[in-house]
Amino acid sequence: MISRGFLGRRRPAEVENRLSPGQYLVTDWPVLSAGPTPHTPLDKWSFTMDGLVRKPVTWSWDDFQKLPTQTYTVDISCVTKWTKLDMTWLGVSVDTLLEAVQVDPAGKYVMAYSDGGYTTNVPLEEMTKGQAFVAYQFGGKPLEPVHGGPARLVVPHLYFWKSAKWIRGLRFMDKNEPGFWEQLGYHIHGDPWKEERYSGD
Ligand SMILES: Nc1nc2c(c(=O)[nH]1)N[C@H]1C(S)=C(S)[C@@H](COP(=O)(O)O)O[C@H]1N2
Ligand SMILES: [Mo]
Repeated sequence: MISRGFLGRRRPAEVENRLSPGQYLVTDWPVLSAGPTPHTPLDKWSFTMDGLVRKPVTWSWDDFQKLPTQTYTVDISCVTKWTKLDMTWLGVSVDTLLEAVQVDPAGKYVMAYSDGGYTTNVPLEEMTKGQAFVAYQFGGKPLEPVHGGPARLVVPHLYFWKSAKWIRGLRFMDKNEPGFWEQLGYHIHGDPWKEERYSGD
């Protein structure tokens, strides 16, 4: 006989299959920040695409709000082993942002940069085709400052450190330069399904 209590604690396979190796499920939303939460007023906020582009582009907050948005419901995995399912964001696809700039063919790598100096690197081909977005709402409300508001990058298919909070821009590069955590020993790529946690994994 299998007790009711045992069955009650079991998770359906549908949920289990959404957890990448070594991860556990959370229902809360932990805060992980390497420094203090910046509080940039919206009238001082801007978003810039620069580096290997024909001409850099900068949006003000008001202009950024005019860009077409999409709702994304995604599962997020942090390298500290928590996974949160079905997180619902409103954001601007990186594909939409890319329509405004002409990236040099050599600019195959992206450095996302944030208020406070945080950076993280992602290959450009992993930010296109709906794979990444700049979110400014979560659960139908403005994104809270501790979670990266006014706006953060979200790259759901990579560990959450790639989702730069307080994002201010994307810089296009010809080399896959390591960002903040990548320089401190985190994996250059960070695919949770391959458990790319630390350099050498
Ligand atoms: N600017 C900035 N972005 C950041 C971080 C940070 O310290 N600064 N931490 C990263 C890490 S390690 C994780 S796990 C997630 C945590 O996001 P959360 O605090 O909203 O859960 O943000 C990522 N983006
Ligand atoms: Mo993290």
